[in-house]
Formats: sequence, C-alpha cells, structure tokens
Amino acid sequence: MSDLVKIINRELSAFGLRIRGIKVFDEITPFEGLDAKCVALIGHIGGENWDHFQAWWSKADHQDLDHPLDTWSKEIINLLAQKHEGVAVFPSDEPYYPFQNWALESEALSKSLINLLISEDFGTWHGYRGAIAFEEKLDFAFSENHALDVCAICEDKPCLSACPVNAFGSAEFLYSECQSYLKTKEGEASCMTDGCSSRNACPYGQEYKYKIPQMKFHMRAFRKP
Ligand code: B12
Ligand code: SF4
Ligand code: SF4
Repeated sequence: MSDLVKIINRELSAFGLRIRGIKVFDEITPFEGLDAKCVALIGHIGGENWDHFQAWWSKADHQDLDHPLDTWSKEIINLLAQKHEGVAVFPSDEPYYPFQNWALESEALSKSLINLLISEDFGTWHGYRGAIAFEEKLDFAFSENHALDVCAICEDKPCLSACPVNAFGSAEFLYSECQSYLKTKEGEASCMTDGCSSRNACPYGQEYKYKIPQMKFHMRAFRKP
C-alpha cells in the first residue's frame, strides 16, 4: 500500500471515513487541470461515520444547512485534496462521476438486485462521500477474485418480496411507485422510519446496518418533499 494511502487513511479515520479503493485509469484522465492516473474513493462501511457527522451537525451554525452530510464531506475531503495536491470530486455533484463503476473496479463488490453495490461482508450498508484524483498512481490491496456475486447465490431473495410496491420486480427500479408509497401513512410508519424494507430484508451485512437516526436521515433525503 502506498505511504500516501496510509497517511490519508489515518487522517480520514478521525471522521469515520476511509479510502475504500483506488481506481487506476487506463489512460491519463483530466480532472480540473490535473492529469490523473487514479482516483481514491472515500466513504464509509456501516455507520462508522455517523457519530462524527452528528457531532459536527449539532453545532449551531450547521443546523440549517440544506445538505449537511454533503457539506460535512466536502469540508473534510476538499481540505485533504488540497493538502495532498489532488482534486476532490463528489457523488452528488453533476455531471455525475461514475462512482459505482469505479467502486466495482476497485473493491470486492458486486451489483445487487436492489440497485446498490453489495459486499459479502457488509452487504449494502456502505456509501461514498467523495473521491480524490491524483497525478501519481497509488497502490491499494485489492483482489478481484474476492468479488463474489452475492445475489446469484442468495436462494430466497427476500429483498424482492419485502417491498410493498414491488419496486424491484421489473428491469428498472420503480422510483415513482416507491416515492408515492413513502408519502403515505403506511410508508411513513415503515420504510420512512426503519429504512427501505428491501434493503433491510437482505441477510448480508446485518451487523453493519445503519442505526435508526442514520436510516431516517437518508430516507428523508431520498424522499422528495
Ligand atoms: C442519481 C442517483 C440516484 C437516483 C437514480 C438512480 C439510478 N439508478 O439512476 C435515485 C434518486 C433513484 C437514487 C436513489 C438511491 N440512491 Co442513489 N445515486 C445517484 C447518483 C447521484 C448518480 C448515479 C448515476 O447516474 N451515475 C452515473 C453513472 C454513469 O455512474 P456509474 O457508477 O458508472 O453507473 C454505473 C452503475 O450504475 C452500473 N450499473 C448498471 N446497472 C446496474 C445495476 C445495478 C444493480 C448496480 C448496482 C449498478 C449498475 O453501470 C452504470 C453505468 O456504467 C449516485 C452517485 C454517483 N455519482 O454515482 C448515487 C448512489 C448510486 N446512490 C446511492 C444510494 C445509497 C441511494 C439510495 C439508497 C438513497 C438513500 N436512501 O440513501 C437510493 C436507492 C434506491 C435504489 N435502490 O435504487 C449510493 C449507492 C451506494 C451503494 N451502497 O451502492 C450512491 C453511490 C451515492 C453515494 N453517495 O454513495 N440514486
Ligand atoms: S436479499 Fe439476496 S438477492 Fe436480495 S440483495 Fe440481498 S443477497 Fe441480493
Ligand atoms: S423504500 Fe420501501 S417502497 Fe421504496 S423500494 Fe424500499 S421497500 Fe420499496
């Protein structure tokens, strides 16, 4: 593992974040004036970031922010990028950078039936908070052989029957059906309170499942008003 990866990981750990993987580009890729050879994906596994974010969010001048988790992530990751001469990019900024594709190519993850990437260890309970592109090629331990196709070996596929509107039964995620349900009394009492029933039904990574406050936060951000 590169020394820079170790250093950045140490710095990120103070916020419950980590380098999840390094996507090495086949060709030099321009990122806002930087000729990048790789991009380091930054995120969390389970709820390891949550208490750090909550402590920051509870400060008086952070409480009225429209996108507090994005603002928190940008504060941390922009500073690290500046310090280590990289360029930071973020998953919610448009045009969207292909975070899921980068993750598939740099981590032991596979595509799940519920449109999230899945790990044999921590299931779908993980997320990305940003990435830093670097001119130097960084090394990171990764073996593609470990990327087991988890859903292919899952016999019962409980995620599919858990959704009250069968949002995952067809080729595409039925986004509007899901959103409409979340606005009903039943939706408020189920998915909006405990998290997506399909994601919860997946047996993989149950011990990494987000706690209720984090679950609620993400569901509110996901449900448009
Ligand atoms: C737009 C968006 C949405 C939209 C539309 C999603 C869509 N499928 O089009 C909506 C609002 C529906 C959405 C919902 C959610 N999203 Co969203 N979303 C994004 C966002 C911002 C952009 C996606 C995109 O269009 N990328 C552009 C393409 C080109 O990028 P790409 O990586 O190369 O995309 C490739 C993969 O999608 C892959 N692919 C192709 N087919 C399939 C099929 C499956 C099953 C998978 C897994 C991948 C995959 O091929 C694509 C093209 O090469 C990403 C962040 C990002 N920048 O990637 C988050 C992201 C994908 N979302 C995420 C999450 C967590 C959610 C929610 C759970 C929200 C929540 N409550 O927390 C829900 C889940 C709903 C669901 N089950 O699908 C996470 C996923 C992390 C993970 N664990 O895998 C991401 C990565 C954001 C993050 N900060 O971590 N999302
Ligand atoms: S329940 Fe089974 S099929 Fe559904 S996401 Fe989890 S592993 Fe995949
Ligand atoms: S949040 Fe609820 S309605 Fe939406 S996909 Fe998940 S289980 Fe279905």
